[in-house]
Amino acid sequence: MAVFDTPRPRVSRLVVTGAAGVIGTALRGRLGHLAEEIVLSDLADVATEGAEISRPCDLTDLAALRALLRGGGDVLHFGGQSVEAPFERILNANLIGLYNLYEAARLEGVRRVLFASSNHAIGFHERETRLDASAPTRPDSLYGVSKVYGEAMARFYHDKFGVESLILRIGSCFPEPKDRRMLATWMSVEDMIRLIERMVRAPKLGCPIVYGASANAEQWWDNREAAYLGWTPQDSSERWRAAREAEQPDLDPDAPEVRFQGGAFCAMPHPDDAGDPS
Ligand code: NAI
Ligand code: 15L
Repeated sequence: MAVFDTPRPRVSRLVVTGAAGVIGTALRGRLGHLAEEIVLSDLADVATEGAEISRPCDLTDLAALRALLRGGGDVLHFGGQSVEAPFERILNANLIGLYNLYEAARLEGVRRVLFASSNHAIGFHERETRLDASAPTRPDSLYGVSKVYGEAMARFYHDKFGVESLILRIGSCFPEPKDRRMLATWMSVEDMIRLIERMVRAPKLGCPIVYGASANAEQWWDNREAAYLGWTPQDSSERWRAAREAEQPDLDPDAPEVRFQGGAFCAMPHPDDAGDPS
């Protein structure tokens, strides 16, 4: 029987963390068909649309996260430190915060989590290497290391406690690709929503790793191991190719930011040396 022969009914609750961020903002008002109640959460109150409600919560506060997740349902976890930063910031938002998220999910009966991992968990693979879900991690930053930790946490809570997760190694989810690298890594918001729909409705999710890129002409990643989800990205970065290539005509193929999948993150200094890159 195909996995979607018996789709899951609308879930009771869908909690979105990081709701004030780039992706959370783009999802605003667009998930109402998936759940009875949409709960948007970030450090401060966020504007809501329709039946959405706002519930601020700091990821470093386990008791507050337990209160946020009380009632179960599914979680789209987009909250946290989203670029390279001094270790202290990574520690709080992405290491302690991620532990708290999964521990609250376990204790409050959450069924499914979308964990927003990143291409920076595998950023030091060369661009010519086509990666699938079995590829070894090669983080390109302390931020990327925190995503590898998050992926391990997702798998541990699945294997031992039955909390299902979609581990989404997002490429670059923005309204449009900002540079030549993003012609390969770009993921449209519409393709993100299509994937969230498959995740919420799948009768069984398990704990797949999915690379988050649209159907771009240039492809670095292979999602065949998660084909059972039936997610088929439909957008493409090609319409921006001419503009992005004109802006960056002469890239050195041996420069680390061009050679490796993680781009500029591969060439950043240690974030605890002088200065704060974020
Ligand atoms: P963003 O930085 O725009 O949003 C992150 C949100 O998390 C912010 O609104 C921030 O206030 C919130 N946050 C930070 N620390 C928090 C804490 N301690 N408690 C509660 N909330 C906290 O990031 P964006 O671009 O929306 O990305 C969302 C997620 O997806 C992040 O986890 C990021 O690492 C991941 N991702 C995003 C990509 C993209 O292209 N946008 C690519 C790869 C991964
Ligand atoms: C990420 O993980 C970041 O959250 C996002 O801001 C982009 O830098 C993206 O990766 C990317 O690699 O383009």
